[in-house]
Amino acid sequence: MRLTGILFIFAVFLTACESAEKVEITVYKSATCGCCKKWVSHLEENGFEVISHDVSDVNVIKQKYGVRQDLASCHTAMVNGYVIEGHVPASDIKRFLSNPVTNAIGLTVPGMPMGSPGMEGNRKDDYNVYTFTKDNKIAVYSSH
Ligand SMILES: [Cu+2]
Repeated sequence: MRLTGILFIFAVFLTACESAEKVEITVYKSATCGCCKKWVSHLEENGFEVISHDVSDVNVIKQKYGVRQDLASCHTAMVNGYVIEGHVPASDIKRFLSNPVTNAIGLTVPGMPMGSPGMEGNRKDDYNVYTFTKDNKIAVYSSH
């Protein structure tokens, strides 16, 4: 009886911690990028704690974190040591973080496809989210 009581309190405590704890993601973008701001809002709406940095040259960040030119988009983000490049949906980031791909640098949506989060408009194009790895392997992670 007493042990179940303690376990119950422990379970309640764990649940409370889990819901309060937001995943922190750091975003590097240029101050004038509107779609970057909209992507930040998309992350916040989906429970991420966003730390946003305006930088004068986003390419410096991309080079530093191993984002090749052909994989690049507007903004670059870091979460749990992984790179999130471009307009990656929050749902893909969450799925990736719960089960990261071996050797992955991170996820990318190259370019800025219309209809991706932060790029909403009057058109919605098909686009892929890719994983890219330290040994230069690029694979489709999800299609939207
Ligand atoms: Cu953009």
